[in-house]
Amino acid sequence: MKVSPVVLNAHYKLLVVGGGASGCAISHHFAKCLPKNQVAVLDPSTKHYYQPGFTLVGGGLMNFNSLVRQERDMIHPNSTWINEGVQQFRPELSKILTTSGEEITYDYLVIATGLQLRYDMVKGLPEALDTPGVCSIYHPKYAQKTFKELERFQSGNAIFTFPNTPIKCAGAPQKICYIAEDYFTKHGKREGATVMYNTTLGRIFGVEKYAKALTKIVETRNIQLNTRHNLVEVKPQEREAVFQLLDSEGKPTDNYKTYEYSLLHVGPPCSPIAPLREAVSTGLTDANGWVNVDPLSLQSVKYDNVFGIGDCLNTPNAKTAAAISSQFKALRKNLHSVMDGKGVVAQYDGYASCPLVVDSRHAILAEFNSAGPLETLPVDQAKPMVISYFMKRYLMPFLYWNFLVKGLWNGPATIRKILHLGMSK
Ligand code: UQ1
Repeated sequence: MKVSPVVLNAHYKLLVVGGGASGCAISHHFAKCLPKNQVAVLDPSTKHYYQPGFTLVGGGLMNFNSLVRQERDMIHPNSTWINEGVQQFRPELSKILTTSGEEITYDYLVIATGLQLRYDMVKGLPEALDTPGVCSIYHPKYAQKTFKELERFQSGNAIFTFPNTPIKCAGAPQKICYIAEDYFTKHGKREGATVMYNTTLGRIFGVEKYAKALTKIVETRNIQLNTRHNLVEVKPQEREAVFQLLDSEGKPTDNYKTYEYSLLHVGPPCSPIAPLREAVSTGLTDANGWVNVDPLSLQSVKYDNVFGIGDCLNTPNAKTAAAISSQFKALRKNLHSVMDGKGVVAQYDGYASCPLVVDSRHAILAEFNSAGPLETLPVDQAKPMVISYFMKRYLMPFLYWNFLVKGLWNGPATIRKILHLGMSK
């Protein structure tokens, strides 16, 4: 791999903005198909994290260091890694401006920036994260702090929040709640604990089948489910969390409720990165800054030479690594076809998956698209199972590092068809 420190007016056939799971998958694939040095990956970070493992780190079930690789080792040797961020998208000129002010032009652009954690959208939260009791598995630093807080917790309210924005892995805020509740039980701290899941949504999960199973878990384990609660302020001095109550449609009301906390785990608000939010007038992004693509082809609705993949999109699927694997399959075919001067040919099926860890040995392996469940195993995956937990803990990291980021994993659709003997959707 060529590491490019200064990129004076560089041009690439394919520019991939973002070197996370999606950016690695797509750039690896095309680095192998196109002549050397025609693919560049722009990413400001020097570290690459296996983010699906953060919840397990927060629960003391996985070692943090095992989730970290150097970004330079993640880029294919035929590609150029530009270790910078993007400052501005100029899709009408097929170019971007990097954070250091260099221009890079491209024939084809894939936007794979992921999303930005916006702790700053909750008053007092950025400072509160460094005070006792407050944590968040979404952030590498605070994921490690989360387990320390579980160990430190003695009694009182343990509050787990879900934000009022799109969020990656929407199951994670409740996974860590279940893992914590299980930890308190096993360490004799459950009696003095009030465990609450405070969500902005009207129900625990979007897909009915899994919502039912999760509601049962919440009820049997005496976890308070507080719907339509939006965390708006944290007061670390008083150890108080302030929630604005939302109406049944999710609109803000004038009512607020304040809870004292011993432990506060925050599912952060999220947004697109600033250069995407600033690109609304170009038509590259929708009104909120999410990349505006056709949800089936993943091609920009305005620019034929631009595609998007992963958490930065405005598509209606859940934002997960599993979704990326299925998006990758469609995007790769469509980009090849467009490079060949033809139109798009493949469609993303909307698949996403979320292994909902419910204790230190069991998970509900939710797999679905907007039409409902799309399960791989020929058993009822709404049931908490040991095999689902072990898939989450051992199989998924293996698939991620050896296949997904190398552009070799197309999601489980083929396995699903085989296991269901051709009878599956
Ligand atoms: C998946 O493909 C994937 O990406 C590698 C994950 O992220 C880490 C997942 O959590 C899941 C569940 C899948 C889906 C794969 C199977 C075999 C069900």
